[in-house]
Amino acid sequence: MTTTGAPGRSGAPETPAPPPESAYGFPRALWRGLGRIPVPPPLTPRTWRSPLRGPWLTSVFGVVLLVGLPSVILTGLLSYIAYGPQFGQAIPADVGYLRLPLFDWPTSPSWLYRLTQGLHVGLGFVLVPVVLAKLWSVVPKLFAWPPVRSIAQLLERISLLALVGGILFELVTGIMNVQYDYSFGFDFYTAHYWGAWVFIGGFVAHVAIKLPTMVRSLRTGGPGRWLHDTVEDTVPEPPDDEPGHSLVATSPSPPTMSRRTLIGTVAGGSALVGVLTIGTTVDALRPLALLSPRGRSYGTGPNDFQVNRTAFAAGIGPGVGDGYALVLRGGAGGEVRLDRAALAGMPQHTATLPIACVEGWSQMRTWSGVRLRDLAALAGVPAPVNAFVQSLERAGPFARTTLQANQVLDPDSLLALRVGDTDGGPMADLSLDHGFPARVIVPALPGVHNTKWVGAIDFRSA
Ligand SMILES: Nc1nc2c(c(=O)[nH]1)N[C@H]1C(S)=C(S)[C@@H](COP(=O)(O)O)O[C@H]1N2
Ligand SMILES: [Mo]
Repeated sequence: MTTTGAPGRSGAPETPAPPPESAYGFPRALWRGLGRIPVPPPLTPRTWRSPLRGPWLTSVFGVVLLVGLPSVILTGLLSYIAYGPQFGQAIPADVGYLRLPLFDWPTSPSWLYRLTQGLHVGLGFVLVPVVLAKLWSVVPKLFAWPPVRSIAQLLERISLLALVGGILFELVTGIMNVQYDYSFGFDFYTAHYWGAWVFIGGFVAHVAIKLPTMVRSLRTGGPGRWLHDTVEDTVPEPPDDEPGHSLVATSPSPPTMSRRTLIGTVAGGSALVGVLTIGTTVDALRPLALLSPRGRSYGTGPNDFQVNRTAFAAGIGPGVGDGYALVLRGGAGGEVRLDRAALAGMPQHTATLPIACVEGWSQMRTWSGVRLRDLAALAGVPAPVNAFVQSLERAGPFARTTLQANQVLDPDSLLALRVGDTDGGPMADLSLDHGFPARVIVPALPGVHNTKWVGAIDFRSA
């Protein structure tokens, strides 16, 4: 192995030739003048010496992101819709002309939100190594000098700002939210929503501009072209057609690893993150969920599963059951009050349903309690247009929720009193942390709207 450059590139000039006139657009004098300014590293192309960089390598990471990121985007937007923007309870509430086409979030299949949100968070995590690898592969372009050579390129680079800034912002805020770290000081949901649109704009522009390059790079010689090289026969890709803005090193160092090793390392990183994350969605693999910020014990027996907001944090004391009476409103006959014994005396229904949090974790449980539609009928509103649920919790942001008609009327939608494991074992009263005396459980509803410590339900008719 030589130290003067990789085999096959030994003739590469130490200082790259100035780009030809034709490389500059209007106003030519400006861009060319910029290019003549002597610049220090990292702006000189010679700073970037890895012989692995090139359009093929970037395209390999690119194609993975092209397949993966649209799923993250789509499931994220679906989560916004699942929150019920029609009731003003999605955050941000007012999104102006970026209003999504709304539809009533279904209650079937009951694992719908568990799947979409598990994918959103899980895939977001798994793609982090690929995003970082792709950024590494294109970093010389970030520092290319002159920064632009035409107005078209200026626009392209602005779209890159949205793309790179957007994805980094979304990944960092998303991960911090899952870790309960709000040190950024602004509202997570609002920022993550607007950040998503900045990113989507950059992503769409980038795909439109780069898709042909990606396809061409992967086609030449077949997608596996550079995969079979050992370290010894790893040479730089042929220079691409963007003088000065090339991904291929102008003075490459000798290779220290093959492309196969690099891609394998990134894939291994993603696989490891995936293994450490999957347990937050798949119950049987829960012990693997080492990245979860939450401890893994929350109660005893059937009540031993994740708690997002404890009774203590919500200001709910152990005496909450004393003198408890659920208030039902909406009917012409006025309020109906039911203490817990009255609730337990009504027909009980059992359903096995997940709690699926927006933060990606979910867990199956068997719940029993009173059907929401039975409560609606009892209140005198058998066909409500929606229902407003209020917790006994005073101040929390999730102390209230509005449920759609289909969510009230689904036969598995419950005001749950008891909970059990999914193995058919004994059931127990809800613990204080899980919402005693009674909580909402609705199939496919985002976790956040399964209100705990329910104090009142208002069934609204048109
Ligand atoms: N009153 C009230 N209900 C609430 C919350 C809350 O903060 N207050 N948190 C919600 C969220 S974000 C989730 S994910 C689920 C979690 O339910 P669990 O703590 O029983 O697992 O409860 C929901 N119900
Ligand atoms: Mo949640």
